[in-house]
Amino acid sequence: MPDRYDAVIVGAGFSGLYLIKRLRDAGFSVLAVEAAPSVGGTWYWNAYPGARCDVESFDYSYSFSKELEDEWDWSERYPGQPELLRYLNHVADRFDLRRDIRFDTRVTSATFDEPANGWTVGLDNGDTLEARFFILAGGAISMPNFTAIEGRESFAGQIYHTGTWPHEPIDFTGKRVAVIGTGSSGVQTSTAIADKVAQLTVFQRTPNYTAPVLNHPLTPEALAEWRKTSGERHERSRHSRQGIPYAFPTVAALSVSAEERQEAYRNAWENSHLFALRLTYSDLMVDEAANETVSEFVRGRIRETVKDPVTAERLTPRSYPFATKRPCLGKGYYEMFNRAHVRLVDLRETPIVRITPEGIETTEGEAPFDAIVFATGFDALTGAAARIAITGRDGLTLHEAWAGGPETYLGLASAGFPNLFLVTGPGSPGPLTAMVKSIEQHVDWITDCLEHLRAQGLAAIEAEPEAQAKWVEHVQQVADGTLYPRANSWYVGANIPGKPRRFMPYLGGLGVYRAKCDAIAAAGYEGFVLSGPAALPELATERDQRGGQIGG
Ligand code: N01
Repeated sequence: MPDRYDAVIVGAGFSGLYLIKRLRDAGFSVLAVEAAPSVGGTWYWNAYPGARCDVESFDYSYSFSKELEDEWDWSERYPGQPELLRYLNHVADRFDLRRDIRFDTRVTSATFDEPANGWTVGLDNGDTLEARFFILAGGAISMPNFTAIEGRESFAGQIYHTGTWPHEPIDFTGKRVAVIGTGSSGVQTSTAIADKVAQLTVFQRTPNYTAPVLNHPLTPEALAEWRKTSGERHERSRHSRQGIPYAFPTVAALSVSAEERQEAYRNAWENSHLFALRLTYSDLMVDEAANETVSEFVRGRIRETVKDPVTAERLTPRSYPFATKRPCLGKGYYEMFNRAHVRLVDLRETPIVRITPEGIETTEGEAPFDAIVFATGFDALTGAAARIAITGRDGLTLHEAWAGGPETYLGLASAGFPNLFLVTGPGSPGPLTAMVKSIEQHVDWITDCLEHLRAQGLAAIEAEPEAQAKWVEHVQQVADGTLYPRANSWYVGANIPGKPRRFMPYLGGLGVYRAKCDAIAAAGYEGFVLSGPAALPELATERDQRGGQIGG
C-alpha cells in the first residue's frame, strides 16, 4: 500500500519547510521529499566558497514567527551560506519538521488520478505515495546547468558545479583553478578563492554589472532595533515591489541634472544593497536612455578600478541594459583582476573548444588546470519541475503543456494539472523579489486555499485555461513595458540551449501580486474550477480506518 497524505511537497528548503509548518498546523498530513540528506534547499546545495545571500538578513528570514525572530541572532548584514543553513536547520528542529521529511530521496514522477482526485507520486527508490495535493517547492533556481562542453569527462583534475558543491572542505591552496561563468555564483566563488589559489582564470561569456558588497557584523543594538521595528518592516516588504522595505522612487533619472544623478548613483554604490542602484530613479528599468545613465555609471567604476584597459573593456557590460540580467554584488571583484595571478579569458573573443585531460582548450590554445569550477547557472524556473515526469488530466504531460514556454495561472497552478501547486513558479514575482517574502505569500495562499476546499467539502481545484491565458498575456505585457526582456538572461531562459524564450517572472511587483491573489481568493477562487465533492469522504473513511494517519 502506498503511503497517503493530504499533500506531498517536493523540497525541504525555505518553501518546503514553511509549507510543512503551515499545512501541518492547519491539520493536513504532509510529507516533503528532499533529495539532499538534510534541509536547506538552495542553501544546502550551494555550499561553494563565498556563497552568501545578497539580500539583507533581516529581509531574508521568515517573518511568520516572532519567537523565531527573537531567538535567532543574525551575525552579519548579508547572511553567508553556512549561517543560512544553520538557520534552516534550527527552524526544522524548533518546529519539529524533520519527522515529515523523507531525505535522500527524489520525486521522479507524479500522475494525476482523475477518479480519486489525487496524485500518485513515484520516488527514485521505487516507492509510491498518494496525495490529494502535489506541491512543487523544489526551488526556482535549483536545477544546475552543467553546460555541455566537449571533453568534460576526460578532465583528470577536480570538477565542480557551484550548485552541487560538496560538503567536505575543498582546498584550492596553491592550485591552478578555472572558473567558468561570471554571474552571482561565479563572482562570489572567484573572489573567495583568489587569495588561496596559485592561478585563477575566469572564463567570461557575458560581462556582468557587479556592485561592491558592503557587509558588516550586526551589533546587538542593530538586532534590538530590528526586533523592535520588524513587524512594520515586514509589512512594508510584503506590499513592496521587491519584497524589501525600501520605497520605490518617484523621480525620473532624466528629470534631474547629470551631477545629481552621479551623486545618487555614488551613494547607492557606496551604501550598496542589491536593489540600491535600481531604486535611485523610477524610470531606470523602463527607459533605455535613463538606464544608460546608470549603466554608464557602473562602466565608469570598472574603468576606474581595473588597471589594464584591455581587461577593463572586456569586463565592461555593453550588450544589455543594467539589471536586465540580475546584477551581482561582489567583494573586490573588479580589483581582483589587477592581481598578477588572476586572468580573464573573454569567451566572445576566444571560445572554449573543449576540455582536455589537462585543462581547457580555447581558440587561443590550451591552458592547464588542477580544478574547474562550473559557475554556469541553472535551468531556472522550469528546471526543477521538468526533471519530474508530471502527468495531469487526460494524460497531458507538463512537458507537452509547457512545450512553448511555461503556462501558469498566477505562477501557482497550471491548467490540466488539478491539485498541483507551484511555489515561486514561472509567472510569479518570486525570482525578482527577496525570495522569502514571496515564499511566505505563496505558502499562505496555498494553505488558505486548501482550508477553503476542506471547509467547502471540495476535492479539486484547477486553473481555468482562459484565466491562465490571460495571466500569461498579462505577465508578458508587463514585461514588454520594461527593458527586462532585452537581455539574454535566465529570466527568459536564454541560458539554456533550446529553451523557449519567454520572460517568466511577473514584474508587477509582490504587493500588486499579493492583492490580486487575495482578491481572486475572496471572489471564490476566480479563474479556478473547484469541484469533486464525491471524493473527499472516501479519503476521510480511509483516514478513519487507519487511525487518523491521514490528516484533515
Ligand atoms: O548563474 P547565472 P548563477 N560557456 O546564470 C555563464 C541567484 N544567486 O549561478 O551570461 C560559458 O547568473 C553565463 O554566461 P552568459 C541569483 O538570482 C544568488 O551565477 O549566459 N559560460 C553566466 O556568466 C542569480 O542570478 C546569489 O553569457 C557559460 C554564468 O555562466 C542566480 O542565482 C548567489 C555557459 C551563469 O550565471 C543564478 O546565478 C548565487 C557556457 N556554456 C546565485 N553557460 C546571491 O544571493 C553559462 N555560462 C548572492
